Amino acid sequence: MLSPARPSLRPSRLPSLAAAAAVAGLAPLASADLVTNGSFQTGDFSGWTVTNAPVGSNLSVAAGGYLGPFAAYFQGTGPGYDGIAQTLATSAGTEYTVSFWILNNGVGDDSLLIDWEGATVFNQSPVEAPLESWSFVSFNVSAGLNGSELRFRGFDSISSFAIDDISVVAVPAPGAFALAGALGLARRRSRRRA
Ligand SMILES: [Ca+2]
Repeated sequence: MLSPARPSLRPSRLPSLAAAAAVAGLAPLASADLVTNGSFQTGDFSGWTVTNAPVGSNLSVAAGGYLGPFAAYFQGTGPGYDGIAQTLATSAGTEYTVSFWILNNGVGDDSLLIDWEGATVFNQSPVEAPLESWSFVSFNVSAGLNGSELRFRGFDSISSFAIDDISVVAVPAPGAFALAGALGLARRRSRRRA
């Protein structure tokens, strides 16, 4: 015997929940990206502070991006690192998701480090991303400061790796989920009574 079809979640609920959260004075459910020029759409390192390796530096914004026409290409000889950094408008005590896309060309003798507030929080030496295809990386960090510095450092003496679409967004506060859940429950109850 066939069971009755379960009612599906209606997409129209989502905007109303976001509106309710906004009315309640909570952060919007979709947080803003804090990174300036994270996809290098300007064709250069506008918004970033560049630090070149003292020897063997080779860092550029070049054609061949994941998002848009450009990406940042690390291809210095090492062992010194080229770096790009910017200070983000973070709030101390808030958790953030750092994400980016990486294209790895050539095997070995390369390294990618990511520093958050001066501490290395991501270390791939060698770079582990699959070869010749863009892959997505994300991880969470906590801000200890109002204004956290995010820095990507790298070299690749065999070939190159490219970084694109760097994004940092606040992880939604648990309260936002709790409110959304409570509103959903209230709506379900009101439907049941109707
Ligand atoms: Ca891009």
